[in-house]
Amino acid sequence: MLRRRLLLRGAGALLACGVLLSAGSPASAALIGWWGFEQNTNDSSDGFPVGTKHNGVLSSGTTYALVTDNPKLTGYALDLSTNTSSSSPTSNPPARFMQLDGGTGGGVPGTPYPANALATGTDSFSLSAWIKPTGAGKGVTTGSGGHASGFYPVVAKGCAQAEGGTVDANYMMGVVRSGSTNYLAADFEAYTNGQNYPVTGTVGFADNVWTHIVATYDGRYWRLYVNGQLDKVQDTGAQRAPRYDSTQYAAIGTTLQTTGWNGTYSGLFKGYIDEVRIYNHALDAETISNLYNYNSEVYVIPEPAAALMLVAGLTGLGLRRRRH
Ligand SMILES: [Ca+2]
Ligand SMILES: [Ca+2]
Repeated sequence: MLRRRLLLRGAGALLACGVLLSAGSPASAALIGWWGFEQNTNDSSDGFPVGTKHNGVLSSGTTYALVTDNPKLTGYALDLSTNTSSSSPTSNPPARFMQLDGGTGGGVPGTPYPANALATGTDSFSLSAWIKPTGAGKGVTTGSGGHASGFYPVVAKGCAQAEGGTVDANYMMGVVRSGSTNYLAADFEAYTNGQNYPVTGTVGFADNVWTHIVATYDGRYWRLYVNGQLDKVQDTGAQRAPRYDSTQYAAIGTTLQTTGWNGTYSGLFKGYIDEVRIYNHALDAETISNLYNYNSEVYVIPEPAAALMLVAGLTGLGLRRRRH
């Protein structure tokens, strides 16, 4: 397969220029995780920091499914279609999800990466995925003041656990449902006090259809996109950071605590998930349109990073093609 990738070289110079990111930030604005589920758990991003991969670990019984009903996807997707409201790592059918960092919680073997490996380290982030819901999974609340019990997680770093400190959530994106209609939903918990700032979209999308979803947070405003189109803008009222150093485990298809699976606070998505991307900055509308419109064979550069680099007078942008 051919993926086209525009590389940012010398991005570390951004910090020296004081151009872009807050204290505690990584070396550059980056795609920090990207999972295509091509019958493996591989992270295809440049990593966080650059060069580090965050390959996931599957919970027991989790498999992949060939995608035949979306011309913008090729290959396989994560198959979470057997999840139910009563699934857990020890029940039958078992809870299906992919753990991305943290310890041996939730019946997931091994220790993929330290529990803060996929924390954004920044005040802003973007979450992107293709999803095909096939019904209600295991609904969960995202915390006090957050989404109520009907949140079904697609990609998240954290869940309701406690308030204050690194046990608060960095980011959560999923769906809420009205009957069999889905709405994009997201949340985070604030760095200062663990307060939740949930947002819910207005564009409904059906079960059994592939839909592209993106949630961005720029340090104050949420923006939700469905199939490349802006759905919702929501002001959180002031500049505020999410818990960007959360040590709650990151996962796809569920929400995990610092100790992994929790019977009360671990929700489950039911259906199929593909092309999950986590960025440590807010993507702009053009980039999100590209993420939706391009076939998944093509990887689109996060445009704001390139623009800022050009403004800063940095050079060294290069275009490279990579075969997988
Ligand atoms: Ca795929
Ligand atoms: Ca909390």
